[in-house]
Amino acid sequence: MAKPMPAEAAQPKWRDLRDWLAQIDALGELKRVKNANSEADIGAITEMLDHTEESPCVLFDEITNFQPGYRVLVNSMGSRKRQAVTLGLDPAAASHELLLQFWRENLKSFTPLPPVTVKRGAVQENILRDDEIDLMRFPAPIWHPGDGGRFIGTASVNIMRDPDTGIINAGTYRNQLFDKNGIGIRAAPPHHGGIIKEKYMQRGQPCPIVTVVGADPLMFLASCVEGPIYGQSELAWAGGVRGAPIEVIQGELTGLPIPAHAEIALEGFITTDEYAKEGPYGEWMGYYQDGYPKDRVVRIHRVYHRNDPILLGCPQGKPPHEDNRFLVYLRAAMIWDQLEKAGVPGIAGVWCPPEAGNRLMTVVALKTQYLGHAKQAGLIASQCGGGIDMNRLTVVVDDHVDVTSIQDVVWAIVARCDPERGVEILKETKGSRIDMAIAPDRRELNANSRMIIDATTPFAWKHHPLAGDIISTPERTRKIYERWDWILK
Ligand SMILES: Cc1cc2nc3c(=O)[nH]c(=O)nc-3n(C[C@H](O)[C@H](O)[C@H](O)COP(=O)(O)O)c2cc1C
Ligand SMILES: [Mn+2]
Repeated sequence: MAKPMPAEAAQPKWRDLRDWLAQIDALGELKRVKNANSEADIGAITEMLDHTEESPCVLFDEITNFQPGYRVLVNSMGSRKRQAVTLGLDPAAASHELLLQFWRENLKSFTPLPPVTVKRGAVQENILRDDEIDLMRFPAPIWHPGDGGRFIGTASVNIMRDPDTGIINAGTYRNQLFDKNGIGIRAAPPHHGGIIKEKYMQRGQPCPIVTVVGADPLMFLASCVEGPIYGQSELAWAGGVRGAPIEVIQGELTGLPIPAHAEIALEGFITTDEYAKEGPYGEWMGYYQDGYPKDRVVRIHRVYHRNDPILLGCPQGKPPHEDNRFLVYLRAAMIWDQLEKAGVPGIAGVWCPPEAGNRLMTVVALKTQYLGHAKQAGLIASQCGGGIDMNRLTVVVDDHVDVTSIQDVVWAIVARCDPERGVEILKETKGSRIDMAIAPDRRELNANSRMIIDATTPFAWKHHPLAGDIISTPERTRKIYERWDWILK
């Protein structure tokens, strides 16, 4: 991606996760649940929250068989209001338009702010060293029934240092809990954490790492957003978004920066010679992924945590899941930006439906101005940098269609697309090894095909008397709701 946001628009008015939670509670979007178990209940409840629009975030306490106070928070940014709080925007004004505008501005101008090192932080309230460590005390859930074990890191921030440049990277990669001081790290090879890990392994050296499993939502967002290029530090990115540097302490063993007010941070080394079976895990396309028969174990030698620590969770699963609901804004902003830069006029909206896991489907709304305009927009949206990864379907609709409504988009497709004229298939496009629609023996090719659906009114007869006037104009719909929506409440 590029570079994010104007500081004045984005100054989170909270200091740490607890402050953030207090604000969310005041908005009425926090539910507390007691006596759920971590083997099945927390995962099941999270799946239900993920599949429900604007559902609350849930803080689990008194988890069965775990010490009261050892808590798990899920669905932190599943609603627009909670995203607004995270980004320092007014939650009362939270809307699709506000969030999209925020990210579009962010792509245009952004100044990162490097972190500052402080002497002490709340994360040091408890420091456990070597034999004192027992990660099994943290209620890491089994998120999906077929998972290969508990995953302590799902909204994790894995902090590593490039051994050549010293640059610090932070990335979200799943971390299975293997034993009392051993976790996994499943960083895909092209991801920055995967590159750094490999550099150490090539040298035969253990790779120093800090895995924050109780980050605040902004740090989590910085760590999983597909924006900062290799060499841009996500910690500085998060500071830039905050408009104030992130405070960090130095890890005792590795010297790596640890967000000073985090809930839980684990410090250790990715080993060169110790392996464990990783996965399976319920992944983002909604299917189990086998994982690694042999994955390197991360040995943890220091645990830092606050009193009554909160584990932050964001499991993957059948879409939509929580991260789809916030990452969509950046993806849509990037595609919109790139369409404009490629010279496509008349764009009225861009959306990557969370229902399709963001990546798999792009919708572009257009006020068509010439023959071929919709095809141009569809082809570029399907192939531009912001839209190319794991995409399968791009739909171009008229500007009166609400791109965020699957109901509207399906209607546009069936009402306006005559397949013989309106469907293009692109073959041998950029794919992925984990594409569930590709035959297993072809997945290593990293190739797929794409469909582009032109669901706009054909420009050639757009003004013909039989082109059809829409019944539910946005204006009419707005008026109906303004007058009558109390009946729905
Ligand atoms: C909830 C969530 C879980 C993720 N899990 C993984 C993972 O297990 N492995 C991986 O390589 N990327 C995973 N990602 C994607 C990366 O976090 C994302 O590509 C990020 O930009 C990587 O940072 P990097 O570019 O510094 O490596 C996940 C993203 C999210 C939102
Ligand atoms: Mn990175």
